[in-house]
Amino acid sequence: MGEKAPEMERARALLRDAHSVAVLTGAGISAESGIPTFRGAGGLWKQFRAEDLATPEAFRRDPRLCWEWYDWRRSVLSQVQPNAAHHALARLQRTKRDFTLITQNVDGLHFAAGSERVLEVHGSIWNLRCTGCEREWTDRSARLELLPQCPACDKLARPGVVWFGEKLNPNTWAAAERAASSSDVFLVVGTSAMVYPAAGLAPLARSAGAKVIEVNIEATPVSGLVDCALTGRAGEILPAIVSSDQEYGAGS
Ligand code: BJW
Ligand code: ZN
Repeated sequence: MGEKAPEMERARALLRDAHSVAVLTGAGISAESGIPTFRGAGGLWKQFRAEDLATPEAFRRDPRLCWEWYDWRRSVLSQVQPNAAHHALARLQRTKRDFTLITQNVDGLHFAAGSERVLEVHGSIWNLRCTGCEREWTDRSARLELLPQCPACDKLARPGVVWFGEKLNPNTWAAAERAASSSDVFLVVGTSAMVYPAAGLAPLARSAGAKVIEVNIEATPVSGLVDCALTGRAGEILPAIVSSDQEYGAGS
């Protein structure tokens, strides 16, 4: 641990003593599962930028290209496993009665690690939504028959994710804001903190009095406001700062 030890110890103590914990995760937490991030070195998704494909305009312009990208990502995701960081957060949830996990990720890996009630603020890649009747359903198959249609009205289906320029689900977002502003400790992991409104959650938590801990391999726009910045891989740092010795059982 070297020079990082005091910061790690501080983060560990903050988490241990917190009554209410909220966590925000981004693509960096899934990087060690083998999933490329959106931005930064190696952050290319099959030569495309999220900004060019993750928009309603891109889908309208070329639904097949857009679906091929999402279908390719589904096939990659169907072969990966949650990593030590996802598992550490699932363990942390079991030590706190007041715990909220907010993720920008659409990959479903927090659920795969055993986390419960995850707020997927950008939706899920495993969901499809009808462009006609708005019906939404889950399909976990690794590859879809393109282009997918709505079983109810035969109209074109789209990925059940939130694209640039689209509103987040208001209930999910309200729950995320509530959790951030009522937390004692807000932990932000593996996000470049560049995409709003999710990027505003750490400042919101901070201004409401939370201690903010950041885990990232590099500095981000929120690094300046955090109480504890831990530089390194989520899969190494999270297991080290989450103690598993106080999980509460069914009877406690
Ligand atoms: C590691 C690591 C390891 C690597 N360990 N760390 C205010 C100002 C300016 C613009 C806006 C604003 N408010 C809203 C906007 C517009 C826009 C926006 O934010 N644009 C910015 C780019 C400037 N926001 C929106 O459009 C949002 N909607 C909205 O605001 O609606 C309002 C509205 C009101 C009324 C009517 C209509 C609308 C929607 C945003 C949706 C984002 N969607 C995507 C795609 C999801 C589907 C899909 O996956 O295809 O979400 S884009 C993409 O970015 C994805 C991610 O969730 C999101 C965030 O990325 P993330 O997770 O931070 O990943 P990276 O790659 O950026 O960073 C990875 C990090 O990990 C790095 O820091 C690494 O260092 C680190 N890392 N390995 C730890 N091992
Ligand atoms: Zn329909």
